[in-house]
Amino acid sequence: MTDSRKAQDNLQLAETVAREAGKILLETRRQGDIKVDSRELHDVKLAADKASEDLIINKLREERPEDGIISEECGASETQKEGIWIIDPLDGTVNFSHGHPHFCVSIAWCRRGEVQAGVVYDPVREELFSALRDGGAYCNGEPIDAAATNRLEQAMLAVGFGNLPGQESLRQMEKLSERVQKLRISGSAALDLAYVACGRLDGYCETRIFVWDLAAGLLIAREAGAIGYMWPGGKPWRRGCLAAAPGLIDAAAQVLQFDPQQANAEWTIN
Ligand code: LIP
Repeated sequence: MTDSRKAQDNLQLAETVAREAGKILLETRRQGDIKVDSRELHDVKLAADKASEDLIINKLREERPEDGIISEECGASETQKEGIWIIDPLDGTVNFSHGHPHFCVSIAWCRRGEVQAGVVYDPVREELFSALRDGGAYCNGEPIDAAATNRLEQAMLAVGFGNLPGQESLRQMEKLSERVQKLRISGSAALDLAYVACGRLDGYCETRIFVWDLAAGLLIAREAGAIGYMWPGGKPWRRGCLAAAPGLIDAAAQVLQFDPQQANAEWTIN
């Protein structure tokens, strides 16, 4: 099987599995069955995370036993393998726990260190964002493109804060907020990147985010024509990320005092 055929097959598998996981999340939400497994400062772990992840991983292990897995809840296994799935079974967990309908399933397939296929599925809006490397980006099968916005003062950017934002993050956001039209905080990095891909947002940045939040969305944004950077986040699996419409990326990077040369992070633990 050719590499591109394998990526196409894995994209289809990711789409199927993401939809099935989305059904579980919607059913859990419909029943109001939001069981909290644990709480941390500014974060929460839900039974729904685990239920979604169990379905995804069981299906992937059944269909792709030859691949490794990196997932938010169960961690990493067999990451020395050529093909690796990078999974966030519920991105927007705190939103979900409050009944706030902005969350998604994010599944990416990576081969030899490069993400080749990515899916971000929003079960509430029934929007499936997808991309193959060098194959363009789509929402429900329709091509999508990053925004044409090329002036920061006309740009609406999403930012993310994990736990308590560091002073550095706050200083960066303060500078950004003085220059852009509006900042937004949505609580889902994967959906932020999908929205950059379809032009609903002009950019997204977050300095302490995990690889599973980014893997699928960053491919989709890049394939839609956005410019996306990822850099080491100083802790295992943590990254910094800036993605924006091509006409904005340099100005946004300058405001954030970010040097694209630093964007040398990979889909590995560090
Ligand atoms: C979330 C990210 C979001 C970040 C939150 C959280 P989760 O992922 O998508 O951008 O600001 O702190 O990390 O935990 O919902 O999968």
